[in-house]
Amino acid sequence: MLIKTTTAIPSSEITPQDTFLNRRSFLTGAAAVAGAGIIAPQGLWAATKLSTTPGKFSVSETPTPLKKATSYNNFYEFGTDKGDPAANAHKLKPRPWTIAVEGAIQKPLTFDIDTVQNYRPLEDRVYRFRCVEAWSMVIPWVGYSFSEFVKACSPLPSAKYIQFLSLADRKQMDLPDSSGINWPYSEGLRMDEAMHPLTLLTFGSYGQTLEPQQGAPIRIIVPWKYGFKSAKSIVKIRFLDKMPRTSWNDLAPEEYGFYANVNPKHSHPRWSQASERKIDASLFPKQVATLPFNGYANDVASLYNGMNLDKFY
Ligand SMILES: Nc1nc2c(c(=O)[nH]1)N[C@H]1C(S)=C(S)[C@@H](COP(=O)(O)O)O[C@H]1N2
Ligand SMILES: [Mo]
Repeated sequence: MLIKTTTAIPSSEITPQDTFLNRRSFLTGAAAVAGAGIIAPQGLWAATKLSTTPGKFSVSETPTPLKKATSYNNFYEFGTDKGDPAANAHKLKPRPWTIAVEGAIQKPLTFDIDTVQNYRPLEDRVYRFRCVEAWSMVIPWVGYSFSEFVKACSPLPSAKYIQFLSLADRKQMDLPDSSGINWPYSEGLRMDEAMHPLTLLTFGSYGQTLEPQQGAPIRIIVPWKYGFKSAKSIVKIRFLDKMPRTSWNDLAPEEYGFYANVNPKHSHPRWSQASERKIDASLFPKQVATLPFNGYANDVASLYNGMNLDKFY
């Protein structure tokens, strides 16, 4: 099914998903895509190829087609329906972009996105991705361990938590009040969760830069937690001594906890978390059992030793 090369076809005639499916290298074990070139214009932002190496944390499942991963999204800044981000996020401008770092560090820092993106070799990592709404995908993300970035910021010992804040700019986003979210979108991790090698500072997927609706140009991915922990289009990172406020917990604390570890045994008050609708290439998605910590229990369960995960959901 995977054809090795499409170089005979002009890039203007192929979509990013075609490019990925036809030329994708890490699935076939071929050499990583070299250099960066424009793949296809999409509104103001054109996805570019990323030079990557195969990451060591990938699952062997077949990725969800890019087309589905970029047309069924949660990004409430652009509307609350699953199709809204794909329809509206072209207004987002991923360059120029800066990331401010503040709080418990020696002095506040501001990084240009390209400095952050080029700081470490970019890895392909195929991760399971589980939304709290009981659907899931398998996504080949591109990034490097967030811990590398944290170390570069030299946080003070008092830093126990990290907060991620997304862009909230009415010139580029709708920011609907109807969503109930108090902008900017805020998420957070405990420091040991943030430092875990699975936590990915993410710049791309499917071998190319993130599409705007996926949270371009930079997001966080925490594969053992529900998708809402993975803040998109991050502009600020704060090191804190206390647990930060987080958007979904603000909105409905009984439904969405700070930890949000994927837990088939802890039901959402309005639906079960025991199974998930796996969005893959098939027309009729399968219902599959949800795994504790989304299948990453061997890697991360020890972070929560002694904690009652029914209480700290
Ligand atoms: N800034 C921001 N980040 C966000 C969201 C959002 O609405 N705004 N939604 C979250 C939720 S609920 C999920 S499931 C994932 C969806 O990521 P995807 O659209 O790439 O699948 O993004 C998360 N990050
Ligand atoms: Mo979600």
